Amino acid sequence: MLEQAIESLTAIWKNERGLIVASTGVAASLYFLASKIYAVHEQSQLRKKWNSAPKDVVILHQLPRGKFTPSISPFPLKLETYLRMAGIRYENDFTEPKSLENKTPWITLNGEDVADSQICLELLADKFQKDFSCHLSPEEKATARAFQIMAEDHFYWTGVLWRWVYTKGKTLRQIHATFAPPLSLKIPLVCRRMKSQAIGQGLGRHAEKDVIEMGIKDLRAMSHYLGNKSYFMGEEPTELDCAMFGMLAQLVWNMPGSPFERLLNNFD
Ligand SMILES: N[C@@H](CCC(=O)N[C@@H](CS)C(=O)NCC(=O)O)C(=O)O
Repeated sequence: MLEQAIESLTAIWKNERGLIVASTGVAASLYFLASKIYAVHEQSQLRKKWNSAPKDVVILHQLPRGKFTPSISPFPLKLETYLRMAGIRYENDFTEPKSLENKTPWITLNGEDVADSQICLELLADKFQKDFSCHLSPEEKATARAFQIMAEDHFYWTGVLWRWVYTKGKTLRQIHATFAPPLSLKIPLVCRRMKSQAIGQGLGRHAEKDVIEMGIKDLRAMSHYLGNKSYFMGEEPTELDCAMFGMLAQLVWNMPGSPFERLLNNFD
């Protein structure tokens, strides 16, 4: 008798639990579906807005503003500097900072999307006839390219490692204009992603002191080449200065307490 009662009670309990699990599952699926539909709707509204921008007005998609610089990332700052230098009309979009390639910045121009600061810059220079390097000799252009690559594809990673790996994103609180959730909650995730990218790139495999030393050597090379000139390639600014400004602004304003910042005050 007792056994039977326990069995039927267990069955009821099992059913109830099954019901609870099933209804929670349905609710979660509905929530997921609704948020997907909302995201698709939002996306299509944004797309309409970008596509209806006036002709030849660039939509610059980038991260929200920094506290001390317009961007805490060198690449959007480079591109925005170029747009201003060239006097090209543009509007910022801070809602969708990342391109399909999952990197910032990217642009929309007359309904076309283009990613990568350098590809955007070269396209704009061509379209709007704003090539600030056209007076350079082929040898000077080669030098400018070498410095750009050193800054963006070598020095940049030493900064990434310092900001995201050695100091675990702690400086974000100081340099971001609006540091709050969900951004603040994502920091550990970004740290992991940046670490794995730096390992893939190669610099992330070295000891911290060697990486810092490599970064310092890059900075010394930049400093010696700049010398007493007003700009990297002479007395007139070129596209290289946009890239260098984007990068060097990070260590002047956005890397408080870094060995690179310290070096700025003690350059030989
Ligand atoms: N070569 C690209 C580099 C862009 C890039 O690395 N952007 C970084 C910003 S610091 C980014 O979006 N990182 C986020 C990530 O990789 O998740 C360009 O010039 O635009």
